[in-house]
Amino acid sequence: MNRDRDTIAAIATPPGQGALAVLRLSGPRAFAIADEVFRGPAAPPRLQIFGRIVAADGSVIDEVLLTRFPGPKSFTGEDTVEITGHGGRLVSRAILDRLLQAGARAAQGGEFTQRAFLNGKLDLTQAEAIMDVISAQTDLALRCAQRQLEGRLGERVEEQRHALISVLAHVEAYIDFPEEDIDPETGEHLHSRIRSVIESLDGLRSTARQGRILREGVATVICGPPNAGKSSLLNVLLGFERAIVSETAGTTRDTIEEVINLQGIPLRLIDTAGLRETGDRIELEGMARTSKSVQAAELVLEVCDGSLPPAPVPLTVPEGALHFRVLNKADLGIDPGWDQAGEKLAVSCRTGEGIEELKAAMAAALTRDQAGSAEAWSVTVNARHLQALNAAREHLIEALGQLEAGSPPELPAADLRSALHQLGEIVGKTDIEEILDVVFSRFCIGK
Ligand SMILES: Nc1nc2c(ncn2[C@@H]2O[C@H](COP(=O)(O)OP(=O)(O)OP(=O)(O)O)[C@@H](O)[C@H]2O)c(=O)[nH]1
Ligand SMILES: [Mg+2]
Repeated sequence: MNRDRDTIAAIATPPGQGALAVLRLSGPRAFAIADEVFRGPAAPPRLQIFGRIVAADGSVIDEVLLTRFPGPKSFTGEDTVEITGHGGRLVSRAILDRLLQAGARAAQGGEFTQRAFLNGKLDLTQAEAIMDVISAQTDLALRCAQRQLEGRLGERVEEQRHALISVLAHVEAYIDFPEEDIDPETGEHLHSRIRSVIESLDGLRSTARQGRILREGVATVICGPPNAGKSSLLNVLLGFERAIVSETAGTTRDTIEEVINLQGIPLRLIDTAGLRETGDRIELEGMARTSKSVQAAELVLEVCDGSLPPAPVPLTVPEGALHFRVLNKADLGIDPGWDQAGEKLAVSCRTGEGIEELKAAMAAALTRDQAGSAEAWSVTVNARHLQALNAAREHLIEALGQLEAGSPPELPAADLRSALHQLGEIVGKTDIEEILDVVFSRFCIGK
C-alpha cells in the first residue's frame, strides 16, 4: 500500500460545539468519494454548492456546503474536497465516518500540510509557519509567522543556497579538470563569496533568540518575599484579577501562569509562592515550585515591599536571565534603606504608578540586542533552522580553511556539499542533482 496515494479525511475545525465544522478530503479518490456520499447539483471547481451528505442507505446525515478543488490548484496539490457542515461533535463525526466508510483513511496530524510540501506547494519553512500562524499569541508573533508563510525565510535561505551552488560548481569544475589549478584570482573570488554567505547565515542565526521568544514566549517569574504584592503585580500586568490577593502572608501556594502581550512579545508570567522561612508543609512545597520556576526563568521580577526596609531574599537568578528588582507599594513611600540597593524600579500596584515604566524597561531589555524595537523583527529562525545554520557555518569555515591551505579541491568541495545539504534541510531540498545541473549548464562540461 502506498500511503501517499491514500485519500485522507479529517475534521479541520477544533472539537466541540460551534456553528459550523469543516471537513477536508484529499487524494486521488477525493472526488469519487464526494460523489458517493453527497447529493446535490453539479458545480464548477472552487464554488460552494449546497446539498446533503447521505448514508449508504440514502438517509440524510447533514445538510452541507461542498467545494471541490481539483489538483494541482489546491492546498495539498491533490484533488481536495471541503465540506462545511453543522458544528456539532456528533454530526461532524458522522460525516467523517461516512467518508471513511466510502474509502478514505483518517488523516494523521499535519498530513495535509505534509502532502502540500511533498507536492511542492510549500517549502519546509512555510509548512512550519502554518503551525506558527495557528499558535501565535501576539500580533507581532503572527506577523512574523505570516512573513515566513509568505516564504521570506525560505527565500533568504535559497539565495544563500544558490550562491553556494555556484561556488561549488566552480570547485567541481577544477576537480573535473585537474590540470588547471584554481588560479589565485578565482580563488580569492571564491573566498569572498563564501565569506559573504557566512555573513548572511550569521544574520539569520542572530534571529534565533527573537524567534524563540515569539514562538514560545519569555518565561517570566514573579518572585520575592511573601506579601510584597507579587500576585497584585500579576493582576495589574494582566489587566484582571487572576490571582488571589490578600494581606495574609503566604496566600499564593501554587504557581499560576498567564500569557500577556508586551509590545508584541508574549510574556509567560508566572506568579509564585513567597520565599521565607516556614514550617508549613504546603508552603514549603510552594516554595520548592518557586525555586524550580526561577531556575527556568529568562526574566525574573523580584518584587519587594518598598515601604519596608530591605531584607535578604533567598533568591538565585539563573545565569543569562534578565533581573529586575521591583519595589512595590510606592504609594506608602519608599523606605530610605533602599537608597543603597542598586538598580530598582518603584511601582504601586494599588495606584498604577511606575507600571508603564516597568513594562517599557522589560520590553527594552528584551529587544536590546536588536536594532530598533520588536517591530523590526521580521524573519526569525526556529531551533531546527538554527541547528542547520550552525552546522552549515562550520562546514563553510572548514572549506575556507581548505581553500586557503591550497588543499586538493575535493576537500573544500566535500565541505561545501555538506554546507549545502544543511541549508537544503532548512527548506526541505537536499537534491544533489540540482548542483550537477548547474555544473553542466554553466561550464559546458559535456561538450
Ligand atoms: N498600599 C499598597 N498595598 C499593596 C500594593 N500592592 C499590593 N498591596 C497589598 O499587599 C498585600 C499582599 O498582596 P499580594 O499581591 O497578595 O502579595 P503576594 O506577594 O502575592 O503575597 P503572597 O502570595 O502571600 O506571597 C495585599 O493586602 C495587597 O492589597 C500597593 O501597591 N500598595
Ligand atoms: Mg501571592
